[in-house]
Amino acid sequence: MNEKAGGGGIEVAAGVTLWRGIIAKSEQISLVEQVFRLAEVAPFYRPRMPRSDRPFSVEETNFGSLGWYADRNGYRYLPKNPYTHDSWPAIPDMLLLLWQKLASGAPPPECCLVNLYRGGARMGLHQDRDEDALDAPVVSLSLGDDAIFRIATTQHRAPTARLTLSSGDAIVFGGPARLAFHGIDRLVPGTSRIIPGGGRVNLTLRRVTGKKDARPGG
Ligand code: MD3
Ligand code: FE
Repeated sequence: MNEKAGGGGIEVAAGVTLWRGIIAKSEQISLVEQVFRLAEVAPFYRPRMPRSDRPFSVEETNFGSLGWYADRNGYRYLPKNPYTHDSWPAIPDMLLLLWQKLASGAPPPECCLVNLYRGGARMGLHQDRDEDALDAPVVSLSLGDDAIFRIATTQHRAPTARLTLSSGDAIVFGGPARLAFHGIDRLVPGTSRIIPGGGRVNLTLRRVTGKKDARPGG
């Protein structure tokens, strides 16, 4: 693990920078409040695997101009919430500021995917590749219980690093790590008390549209 010049971030693998405790506890609590308030407008749902139609163990919702959605017809980005038919709520300012700080000049995020982990929820090894903007990094913020995170390379699923992500930690994936396989093995229950009902919330910020199809205001 190398300390990255500029202070704060630690480069844990090529293209992967970890920022421990990037937001204070009071900001974490305020963000959790905002997430659950916005989830009254855009409630959590359980995505399903394409083809197999198996439900995810993680519940999800989205903020931003595009929401990531999965059902038996595939993975895609949707400008409207398929349950309410409304636009997704706006991305909270605190997260836009975090993106500005960590995404090194990339255009603003279009999607904030909200993952809610309770109990034994996990996320299998996968790549994030439904975006056209693969030149922009992905910025992810953890809130609530610790999670055992696993990252591999773009070619191989064998893990190159296992990390515990704690509440207030941000992790940035760019360049050679942008298409790396990654997943959440499990939570460490009871390590935080900031999520109502317990568990973990992960907020993943992504730029979706590439230069060719970016629309004004998007
Ligand atoms: C590595 N979420 O929503 S965040 C996801 O904690 C996702 O809920 C996990 O993977 C979670 O797609 C892991 C860390 C993360 C997010 C995006 C990545 C790691 C990544 C994109 C490329 C490489
Ligand atoms: Fe992912």
